[in-house]
Amino acid sequence: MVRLVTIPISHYCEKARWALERARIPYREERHVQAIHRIAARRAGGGATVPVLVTPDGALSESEEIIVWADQRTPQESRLFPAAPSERAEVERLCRRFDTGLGRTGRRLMYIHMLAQPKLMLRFNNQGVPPWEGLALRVGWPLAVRWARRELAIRPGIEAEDEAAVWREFDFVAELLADGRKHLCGERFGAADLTFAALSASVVVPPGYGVALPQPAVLPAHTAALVARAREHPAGRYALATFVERRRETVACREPPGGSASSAPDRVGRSERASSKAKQERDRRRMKATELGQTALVGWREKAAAGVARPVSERTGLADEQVRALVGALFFALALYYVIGTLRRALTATRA
Ligand SMILES: N[C@@H](CCC(=O)N[C@@H](CS)C(=O)NCC(=O)O)C(=O)O
Repeated sequence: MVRLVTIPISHYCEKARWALERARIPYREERHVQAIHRIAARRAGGGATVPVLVTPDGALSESEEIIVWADQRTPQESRLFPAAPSERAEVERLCRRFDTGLGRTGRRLMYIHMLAQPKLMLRFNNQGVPPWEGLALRVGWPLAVRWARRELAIRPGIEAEDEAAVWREFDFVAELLADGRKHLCGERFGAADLTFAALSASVVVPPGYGVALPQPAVLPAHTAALVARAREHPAGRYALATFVERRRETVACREPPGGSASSAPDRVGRSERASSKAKQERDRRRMKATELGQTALVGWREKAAAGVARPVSERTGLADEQVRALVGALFFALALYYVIGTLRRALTATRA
């Protein structure tokens, strides 16, 4: 099985997870905290950054390379990169634009917000990392903050510049979509859409992300306001919808009967379109249920759920947030059982 070295909350790592899961390529994720990730990345054959995918053919240390690798193992009609060179060049141009622009500015902006919230940051940052790494980050927090500020070149005033850059990129995406096209490069979902949705997650914090992200209800007011602005923006709405509709999508692993090279949307019939609509509706409802389940997770319950989410998810194939929702539902049921039991005992006592 291939190995994916990650920082769990990293949006470049989310790109890789998304592409691998979409192509139904089994992988083992090895999660690390910031700074220690460099040792893991180098030992895996990569450089200083994650994701690194360790494959039988060698290590891939750029998220785009990982998407391409996964795509090469996907039937032609479901690929994220079009076959025609000019169309492919356009998709690649957008992917690189988001990788080098939005990916970096959005990340630094959210780090500036979250570094001021150590408890919240650590709770979400350390999901599924080795316990000693989580502890090291907690104990060495002041040092880690200094390291992060230096690495990310955080200086006074940069927050406003980053936020302006994020909105410029959102406006650019909204303009592309303004002509009514379904996706960034036309009618077909592709690598540019996946890349934009994954990288905008730093400000949109979609609930369907590969690991749980802090939702507005638990964020400080000015960060929640930033997320609200991002979600209300047409590009943010597009990113959120892409997560709902596409993040759990898997593509067929075999060539379709007839094996035509034309694109899937061109060939889907009315009944397939209807079943895809029904699937989207099911996905949307599942996401709502998942969010609801997780609302019971506060304080030590949140920590307990975070501790079991990864091992259970690896054994059962459920997503992390689904496991967390189940744990939340269990805590809720136990609390209900306790309250009903107490009420019954009180009633019996008053009758006696
Ligand atoms: N161009 C790279 C960028 C990856 C990247 O910046 N990863 C971040 C995680 S979000 C990282 O490893 N940062 C830590 C560091 O640079 O030491 C890619 O697309 O894979």
